[in-house]
Amino acid sequence: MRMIGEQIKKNELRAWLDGIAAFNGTPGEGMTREVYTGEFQAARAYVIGEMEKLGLHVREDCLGNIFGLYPGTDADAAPVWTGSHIDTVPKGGKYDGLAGVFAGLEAVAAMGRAGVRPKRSISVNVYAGEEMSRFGVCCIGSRGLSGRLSLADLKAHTDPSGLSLYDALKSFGYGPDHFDQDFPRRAPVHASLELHIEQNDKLEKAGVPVGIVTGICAPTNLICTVEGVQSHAGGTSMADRRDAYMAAAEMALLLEHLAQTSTSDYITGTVGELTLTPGAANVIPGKAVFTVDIRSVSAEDKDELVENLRAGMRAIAERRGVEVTLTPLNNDAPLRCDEHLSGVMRDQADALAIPHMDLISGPYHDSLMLGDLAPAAMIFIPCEKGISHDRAENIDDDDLVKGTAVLAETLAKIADE
Ligand code: HGY
Ligand code: MN
Ligand code: MN
Ligand code: MN
Repeated sequence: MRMIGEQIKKNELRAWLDGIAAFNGTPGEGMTREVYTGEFQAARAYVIGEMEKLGLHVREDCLGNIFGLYPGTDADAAPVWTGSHIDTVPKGGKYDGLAGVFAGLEAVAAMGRAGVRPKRSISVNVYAGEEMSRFGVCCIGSRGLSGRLSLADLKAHTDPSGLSLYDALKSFGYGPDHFDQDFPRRAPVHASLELHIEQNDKLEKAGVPVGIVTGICAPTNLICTVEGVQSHAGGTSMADRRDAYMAAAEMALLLEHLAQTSTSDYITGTVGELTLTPGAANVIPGKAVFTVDIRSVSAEDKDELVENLRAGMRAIAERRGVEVTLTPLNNDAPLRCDEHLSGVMRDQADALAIPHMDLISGPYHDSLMLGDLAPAAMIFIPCEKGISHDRAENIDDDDLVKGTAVLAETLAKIADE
């Protein structure tokens, strides 16, 4: 009898990926589908329609998470979860998150076609708001499911227009007032598996179609505010300046130096946003505000870097006669993926004669939160030149078929445990 993994339909996967791409706020300029926007809602309706065509039992919760259930033979057994996200960064790509949603759908569709009905139900999920770009907090849906989000958080996080997460939910008819009752907080889940594009080029460089993720880095995000003295660009001598931007620039270079010289297996430091006040060519900035994004698979290494950064920033501020404050926004714990699940994935890849390699995920994923609920593991597929969060994001459909095959076989095995 052919394995389920040998019955994955490439054209189905491609049709879904192209179908959902129609729901885009910036056609022709990359994919923009930020959480709780009109295009996000239209894309959710599309996915729900496709789930219903497959005969899945569809449920939603008050954060906009979608659960497409492929029933098992034992309705009382804790289900196995798979899926990912459909929201994007502004002007991003077509595959970040989406590959995992449709791989999950095709995995259960292949089981249905083969008449395979495991003991445990399999839920193909769409987690709302994985990207932090709109509300400054990542993994809204999966964070809620893992119990790490409160009603107060919904009211505290706002988008650039000042709209709170809470009001955005209400504007789309969700019921944040039922937040505490509505959705299966810490619902019983047997295991969580997510397929995702690598968003780096290690698999492509190695010529390997499937990655088994051993650890997921988590973000530590802070806001750094530097206050100096605003003054005339021509009238103020170099010796008399208390230039907020130059101090900020030195602090940013310190962040880069600390990340480059760290002994961590994997750590990054990024300044992604910078605002200068007043922001005029002939005025020395009196204020500079910039974001700090630190990722590592080790919480200790992240904490050590933040400590050294704080001390270094204080020394720079003292020497330059400016004030500095470093305000923490979030500090998520990294996740070591479950070794049993990863072992089953490696065995299924071998049984399918699909080459695979282990690697760490620099980007965070919904699985980072789902690891609170159940043992969690991830499968990566290559993306062209490692490009992601950009319109050039691209995959080879044959790699997606291979990754989906490993996912399908692993889901079937784990759901029969
Ligand atoms: O890690 C990231 O920023 C990604 O978008 N999940
Ligand atoms: Mn992303
Ligand atoms: Mn993603
Ligand atoms: Mn993700």
